[in-house]
Amino acid sequence: MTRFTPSMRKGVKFLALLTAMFVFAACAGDAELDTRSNLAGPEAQSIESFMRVLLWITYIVFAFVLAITVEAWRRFRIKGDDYEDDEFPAQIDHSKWEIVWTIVPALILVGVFVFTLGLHNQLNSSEENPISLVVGDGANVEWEPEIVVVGQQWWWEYQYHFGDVELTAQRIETLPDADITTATQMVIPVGTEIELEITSRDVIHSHWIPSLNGKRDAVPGRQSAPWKIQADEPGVFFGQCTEFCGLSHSRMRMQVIALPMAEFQEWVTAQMEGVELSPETAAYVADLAAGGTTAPEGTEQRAVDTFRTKCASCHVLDGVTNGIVSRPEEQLVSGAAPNLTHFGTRTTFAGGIVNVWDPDTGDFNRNQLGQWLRDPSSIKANFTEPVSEDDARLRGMPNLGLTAQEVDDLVGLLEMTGAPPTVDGDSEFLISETGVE
Ligand code: HEC
Ligand SMILES: [Cu+2]
Repeated sequence: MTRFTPSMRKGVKFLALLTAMFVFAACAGDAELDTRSNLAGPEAQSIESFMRVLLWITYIVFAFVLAITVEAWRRFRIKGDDYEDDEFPAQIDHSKWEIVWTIVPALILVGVFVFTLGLHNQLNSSEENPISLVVGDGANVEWEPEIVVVGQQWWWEYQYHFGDVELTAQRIETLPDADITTATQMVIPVGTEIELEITSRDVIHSHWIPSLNGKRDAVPGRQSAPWKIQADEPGVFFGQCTEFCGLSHSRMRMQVIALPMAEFQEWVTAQMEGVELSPETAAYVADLAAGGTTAPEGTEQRAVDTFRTKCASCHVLDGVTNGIVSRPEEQLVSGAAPNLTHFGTRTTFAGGIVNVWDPDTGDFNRNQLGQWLRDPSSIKANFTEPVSEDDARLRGMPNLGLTAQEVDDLVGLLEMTGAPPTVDGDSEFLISETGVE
């Protein structure tokens, strides 16, 4: 009888643990990015139904092949080891069987192919389904729900265009300014098919919200064929960039927030306005925008002044950066930085890895925002060295060497940019469901 040595026993234990690890890793039912549960829309559900049929086909083929292997072994095995080579005659006279085992797998593959084509067609088609929205000064528009999705190192931008703009054929560089621009957070109305126009400003990324649909690459200079998502219930659905795109690829997350139609309308209304400043500061901004040189008075105006001189070259903040044309393309490889006008209405920043609102207290997360402004690379790796000798542009948010006072002022200014969206009048759910570790 064989006896196990201690090292063999260790080896067996290790293998058992490794197997258990893989088995249980596949079982995390509440994982944010689980592709087979948490399905929240028709597209993700069709992919799942297709997967189920495909898996059953593979189970049956696997069981069948295993069965005939075992049967062949049972029937033709030779006991002992005294055998002659001629006991293994060449198998050349089974052409009927050969035809069968060529045609049957081919038929299975053709079947899978036809179903795959059908599913692809379904996922890539879109329906006209305009919804009525009030935008701007009470103007009513019929909005064909379409959102431009722009990947860049290392965050996602979402643009909403309510005017009569042909999005599909246009490159991102040629699109007019959007009516609403957000970062990291896409807000959609519940039960409505939303068409996504996915593209990139720098390298290839891939947009993926597993609860709502499969992946779609974001390729610079191109817009995807319509790709769509639909959420059947209000909620938060997480996603992650799934095409390796450089240093902070793993920190390029995003979320979709699905709101009931009335709350979506409220969100739209709020997003169309600039930041609300005190009347004195608003007058101060108007003066600066007209070329005035008044000195700032008080904290709020000092913050506005700092933002206009140190941040406005990359970031837009409507109501504060008035009269300044941001030129991020001169400093950033991607040519864009997040629009900060409604920073406070989001639940996460820096590619979904930091909370804007403290999930325990519900307070504005001054600490980590301050840290981000003092030293962004302590929160998220970025690449601040120039691209090459003759290209000085950067990737990510640079360290601007701000003073403690400037950081404090700017945090205060960003805190004025809004409150998080609510579901059924409650924002607690949203600010605790951010997926930030
Ligand atoms: C050289 C361009 C540049 C300048 C100047 C700059 N930023 Fe940024 N900022 C970025 C980029 C790029 C990001 C996105 C980084 C990421 O998530 O990887 C960013 C991200 C941010 C974010 C997080 C936004 C979000 O939704 O994820 C805040 C807040 C921010 N910057 C504030 C500021 C402030 C305040 C200043 C001025 C003191 C400033 N930035 C100056 C490029 C810049
Ligand atoms: Cu990416």
